[in-house]
Amino acid sequence: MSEQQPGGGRGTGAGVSEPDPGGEEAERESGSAAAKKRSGARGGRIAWGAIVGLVAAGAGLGIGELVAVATGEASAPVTAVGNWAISITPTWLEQFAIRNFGSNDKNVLLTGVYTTIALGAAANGVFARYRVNIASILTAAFGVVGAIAAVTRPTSHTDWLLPSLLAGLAAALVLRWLTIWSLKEPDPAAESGERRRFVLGTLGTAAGALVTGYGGNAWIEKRYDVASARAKVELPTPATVLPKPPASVHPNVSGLGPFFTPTSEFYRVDTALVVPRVDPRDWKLKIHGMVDRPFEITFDELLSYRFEEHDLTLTCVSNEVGGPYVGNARWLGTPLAPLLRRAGVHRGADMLLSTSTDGMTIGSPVEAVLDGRQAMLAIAMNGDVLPTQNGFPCRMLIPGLYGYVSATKWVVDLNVTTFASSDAYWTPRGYSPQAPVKTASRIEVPKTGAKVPAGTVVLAGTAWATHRGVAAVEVQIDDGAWQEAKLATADTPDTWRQWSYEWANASKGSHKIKVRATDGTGDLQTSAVQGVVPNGSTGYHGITVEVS
Ligand SMILES: Nc1nc2c(c(=O)[nH]1)N[C@H]1C(S)=C(S)[C@@H](COP(=O)(O)O)O[C@H]1N2
Ligand SMILES: [Mo]
Repeated sequence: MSEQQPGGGRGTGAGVSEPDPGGEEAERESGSAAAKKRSGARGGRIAWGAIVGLVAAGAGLGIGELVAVATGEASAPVTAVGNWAISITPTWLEQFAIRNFGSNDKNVLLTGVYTTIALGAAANGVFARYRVNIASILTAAFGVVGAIAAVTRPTSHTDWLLPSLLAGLAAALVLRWLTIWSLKEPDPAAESGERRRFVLGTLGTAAGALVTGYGGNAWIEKRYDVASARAKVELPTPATVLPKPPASVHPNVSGLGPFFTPTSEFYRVDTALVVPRVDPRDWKLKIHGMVDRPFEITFDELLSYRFEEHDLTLTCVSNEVGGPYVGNARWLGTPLAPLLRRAGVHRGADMLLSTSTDGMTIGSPVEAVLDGRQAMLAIAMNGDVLPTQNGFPCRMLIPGLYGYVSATKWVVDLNVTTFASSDAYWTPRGYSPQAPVKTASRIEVPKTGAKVPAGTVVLAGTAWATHRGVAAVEVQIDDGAWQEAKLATADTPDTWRQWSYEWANASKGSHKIKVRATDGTGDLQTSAVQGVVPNGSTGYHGITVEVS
């Protein structure tokens, strides 16, 4: 209080003219208290600036989410920016993410986007205390960046601009309003009515941001949900019902994965930050391009076609030697060849460019569709309607080709064209336009580094050379001769083949074990070590075991 009295505090005539040690002491003390108070005030300003920045960003994102209820899930600011980031991710970084985060890569990306927004918003909130107009304009500019990210997505509409633009605008207004309000009270530590109202206003805005954000998100979940539509799909009866493969397709070795990969454990690889949700009632497939009779079919029309079951192992080009991005399932689909024949493919057309609802483009050889293999439009796997993340309501599959050149999920467009004139998504990113699955094999039992008792050790694993089939698997212990493994019964050339090997007289110590396969054409798997880019890894899978 004394400081606020006119003339109070320092340098009154009396204090200066009459030396008074006690007085001086008191004065120094009050001076340092004031400094402390000033630095406390600075800390408070920074903290409040950061809080105001965060609340403003939260309010913006909340509004963005709410607007996206109308314009669509993928147009929401964070989703749009995340999808844009995925599209410009260089191949080495994509490889790094797939290797290190696996199917968690999307959460890592989202965390990154949120963290970046939070740090930027907090810094901008502090900056706003000094330059409120510039800070507000910056905030709105971030909205513009989000809007550009959204509207440049391949399947965007003009209204995808709205969520981010309005988010930026809302955030800018909130930032400006809260900053000006907080600056009205010069001393943040003082307990005044104005300060209390400001704190309540900030809390209220934060609560509003949470409600709009979570509410908007819940509303989106509800509005675009396809779970009930998925539950209503009645699978057609296959024209020929495939008998169950014999039990002997699976060597009974504990720790070896099953012959059919359970759907819930099937790997997932795609560029979609949020899984596209396609209502079958809205689904249409367009077949066009270099054809005589372009046409379109609805999901009901599709269901009226001839359906077949087919066992097929699907592999990702990003699967490293011994890696997990491979799965085997019984698929239900309608053959693709009759559809192309009905359209009438022009001479010279060698590429089928398929596009998904989220704009993924995949180029497959027309030849591979028409040469008699079971290329199909699949609607079910392992007896159930496709899960949304595996392409519900319809995906493409072509035996013998990696997923990125054959297995379009959420497919809606088939364009008959040429490799010379069209690039699919992964081609400019360094992957080969055409990519047959390479012969691969892996050891699943024991796990590398495992300790096993001396004596007979059972090894087991899986090998695949999709569409060519697996004719032999061999294992090598240390630097010994290659030994023929016992092959389980083959299901079809399009499925993987499991194997086992009884390693007799395993002696104590550390041993290296390798595996290799020979495909159905008699070609031995190559030992040359190659990475995933541009068309799939090669080299032999090896493990180390400790025999004790
Ligand atoms: N729409 C779409 N389809 C896609 C992809 C994608 O990113 N988007 N990825 C492809 C790749 S690289 C693979 S390996 C398979 C994986 O299919 P799954 O996720 O069902 O295992 O889907 C293919 N189809
Ligand atoms: Mo893939």
